Amino acid sequence: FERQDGRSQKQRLLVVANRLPVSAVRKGDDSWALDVSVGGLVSALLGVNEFEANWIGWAGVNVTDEIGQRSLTEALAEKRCIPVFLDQEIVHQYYNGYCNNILWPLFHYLPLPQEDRLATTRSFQSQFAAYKEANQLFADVVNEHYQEGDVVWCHDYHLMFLPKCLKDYNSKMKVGWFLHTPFPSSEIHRTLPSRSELLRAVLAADLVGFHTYDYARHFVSACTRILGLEGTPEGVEDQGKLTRVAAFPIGIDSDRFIRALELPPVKCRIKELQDRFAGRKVMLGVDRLDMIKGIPQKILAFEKFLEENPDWHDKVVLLQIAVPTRTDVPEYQKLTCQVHEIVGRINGRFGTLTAVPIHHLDRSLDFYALCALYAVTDVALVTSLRDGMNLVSYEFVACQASKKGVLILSEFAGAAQSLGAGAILVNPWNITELASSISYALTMSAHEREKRHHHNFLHVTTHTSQEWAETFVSELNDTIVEAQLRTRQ
Ligand code: ADQ
Repeated sequence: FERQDGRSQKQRLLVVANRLPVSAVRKGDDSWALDVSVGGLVSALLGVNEFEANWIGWAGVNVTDEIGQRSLTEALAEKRCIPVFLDQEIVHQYYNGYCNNILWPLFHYLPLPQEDRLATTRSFQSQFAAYKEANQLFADVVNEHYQEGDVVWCHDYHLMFLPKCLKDYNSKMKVGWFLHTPFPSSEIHRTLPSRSELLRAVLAADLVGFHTYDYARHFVSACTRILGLEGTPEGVEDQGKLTRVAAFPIGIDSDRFIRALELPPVKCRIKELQDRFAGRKVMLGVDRLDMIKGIPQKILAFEKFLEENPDWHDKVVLLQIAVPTRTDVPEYQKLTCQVHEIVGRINGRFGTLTAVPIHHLDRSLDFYALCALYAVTDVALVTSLRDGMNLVSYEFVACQASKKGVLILSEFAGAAQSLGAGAILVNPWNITELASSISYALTMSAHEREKRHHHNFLHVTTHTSQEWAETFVSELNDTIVEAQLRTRQ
């Protein structure tokens, strides 16, 4: 992009996601403490130098007064963040309701229990209305800050209505939408009362992206079967307008993890962990405490492994780090109790006065602690029942250059398609198979571990988050150019 004075100028990227990468806590009438959270998406875009990224999203706080809104907007501007203000009722209906109670479970093939489903159906209309209203509020803010030539990149299931709202404002806006969860089989999607409206809203985008080819295929099938549109190798066509649909598998900023292992505080933690678990193999699970992550299945398989292999009782430990999420939702509270109960039972059965087989932590770890844990692990367990990609499996591989540990990976995680040749793939619903995989992983020869690790390490260090973001945005730019050429022909 050339400016009039001849100097090159970076293309502006408006990244629109439900949550900003910053959490805000109010300290006074007009003062705010901002805490930057580096999640997958933030680190993906941190390393991208080709664009000037600006964020638009909800700051996670309810601010109703004008002074507060103005001062928060100013504070966030320093971090290139623009807030969308949502009131409590909208958040309740849109975020807790439609996003987390309906779309999240459905996209992961998890039906809600029947009694909840009935209650949900009654409030479905109002939640969907709030969803559309919230998406419109996001669109208003995007429209206010949009400049000609910007690329608008919408993220995730929270904002499926956004592409339509944006195109209604300005049909020339370059709009891409990317889904971080799986897109389910069209047979699942068709159970959603608002199925057609949502598909049509997404199709307003110029480019629609998914982690895997399968999810993209499910989306195209849903459009052909539910809307009766034509699916082509490029995407979905409606009355001459093509929406490009493709797979863009996300990666991580692998260098950030590899560099961290050389830092003194991380080395120090690695040494502490090695001393603490000397003489025992370390198995690791790192998940948000969510139904989709298959945490009970993982722990039950570990119990079965201990039952069948008494020789291993004091020679292996499972460290399960589970960050609580959506703690106000009853389903998540039930899951926490269930996990605690199983862990307690197993530690009671197989623990001794000096050691327990499972260390379960209900919290998040800081980046250095996480890197150290990944580095000392012999076997990582990712047992998601469904998962868009799963970045934990990538992070583990990036930190294993010296140890060359084994990754046990659910075949239902998107990552199975990229790390499948190096990992041991499992069906997490089959506890017996999972228990034998643990046994196999713990006794695998050094040669086989090395071969498997090499395959995965190569993938993780070459398919990075930066590459993912750059590919998506350049594909979006190309899509627009091609569409312009087509209309001129
Ligand atoms: P998530 O469901 O959050 O992401 P995942 O891809 O594994 O799942 O990313 C989780 C991130 O949180 C990782 O970076 C991990 O390090 C961190 N994390 C998890 N537990 C932690 C803990 N206890 N302490 C500290 N950090 C922890 C969604 C989709 C995924 C998809 C990503 C990105 O559900 O399928 O891979 O978005 O698209």
